[in-house]
Amino acid sequence: MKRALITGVTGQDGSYLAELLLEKGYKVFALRRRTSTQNYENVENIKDKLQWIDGDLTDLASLITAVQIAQPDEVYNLAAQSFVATSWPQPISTGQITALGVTNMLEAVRIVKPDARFYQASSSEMFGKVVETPQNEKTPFYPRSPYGVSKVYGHWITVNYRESFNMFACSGILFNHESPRRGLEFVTRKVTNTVAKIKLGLVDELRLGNLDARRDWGFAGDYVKAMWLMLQQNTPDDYIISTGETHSVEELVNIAFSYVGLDWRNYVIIDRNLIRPAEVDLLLGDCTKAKEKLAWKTEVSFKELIQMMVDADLEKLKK
Ligand code: NAP
Ligand code: G4F
Repeated sequence: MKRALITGVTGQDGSYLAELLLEKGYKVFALRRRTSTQNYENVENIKDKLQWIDGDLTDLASLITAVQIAQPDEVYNLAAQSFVATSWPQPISTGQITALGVTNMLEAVRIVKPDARFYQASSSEMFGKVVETPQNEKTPFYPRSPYGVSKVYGHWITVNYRESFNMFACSGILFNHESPRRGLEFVTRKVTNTVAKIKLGLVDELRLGNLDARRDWGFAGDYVKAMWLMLQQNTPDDYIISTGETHSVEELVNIAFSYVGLDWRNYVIIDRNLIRPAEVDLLLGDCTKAKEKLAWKTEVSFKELIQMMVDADLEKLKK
């Protein structure tokens, strides 16, 4: 039985990845941090099948203990302060978790179980003010937020541990991926949840920021398969994971409202407070390498994804 340690299990990706690894017969160890109220919403169905270990990405001692307990074959480092907008008002904690937290996790692996395979959750946000389109593994980074800067650090420290200590360390540069388990603050889920509320007569407006921003949005359930595939290869490497399509926030809004038979123009209000200090205008990934080397592909289209999220939000709210 293979053993995996996942950080960030209570988040969107961690929950899908844990399900995937349990299906594959892994013993799954899940790092959780102490919070005043525990939120297991994303992992309710598998909570009792996971081996929980208390720890925090900013506390190296707890990570060393976690690796000692789990003795993992594979480590998936998904934990992060992952909301870009919060990284401006909280740049230091974002750096401590999302940047230095990666070194803490790599150090714990290097000290306790250096032969474990390591996955780092890197991000298309590293491309920021993009210098070429589409973006591939060789595109230079130009981050636009404290979060993006932190992810660039996490990416390069992962590459550095691979090159310095010969560790099997991979960095997945994932473009935006969404699902019904997405946090309510991210734009897709904010839109689908509010559309469902409007449809049910619970609220009558949706306040948004920049409708022109474009993202390459895929389904999280497809993306965690790529994480696993990266760690099954003969050599460690870095991969872009994306759909190869880009859509604007306005298109997203239009699809969600149209799906429930409403015209978005009657409900959307532009709120200047939601415009970011520096924006990432356009993301579009070229995942040719992942398609060819990992035989990975997306299975859910953008429209299907948004409709799936609206359906899930309607169902949740009706309950
Ligand atoms: P998410 O839903 O925000 O989940 C983040 C997870 O990290 C949660 O389980 C959270 O625990 C945990 N966490 C935060 N701070 C921690 C700390 N100090 N110690 C231990 N755990 C901590 O994020 P996601 O969307 O699943 O994304 C997973 C990873 O991929 C993140 O690193 C994100 O930056 C990266 N990424 C995401 C996307 C995307 O589009 N989703 C794209 C590229 C990269 P709590 O439940 O206690 O808060
Ligand atoms: O959904 P978002 O908050 O995601 P963002 O900033 O692209 O970051 C996500 O994807 C990254 C990968 O590229 C991850 F690394 C990161 O962890 C996270 O998962 O915003 C998407 C776009 C932005 O351009 C934002 O300005 O939507 C625009 N937007 C417009 N109105 C809004 C809103 N975003 C949010 N969250 N809320 C709004 O009201």
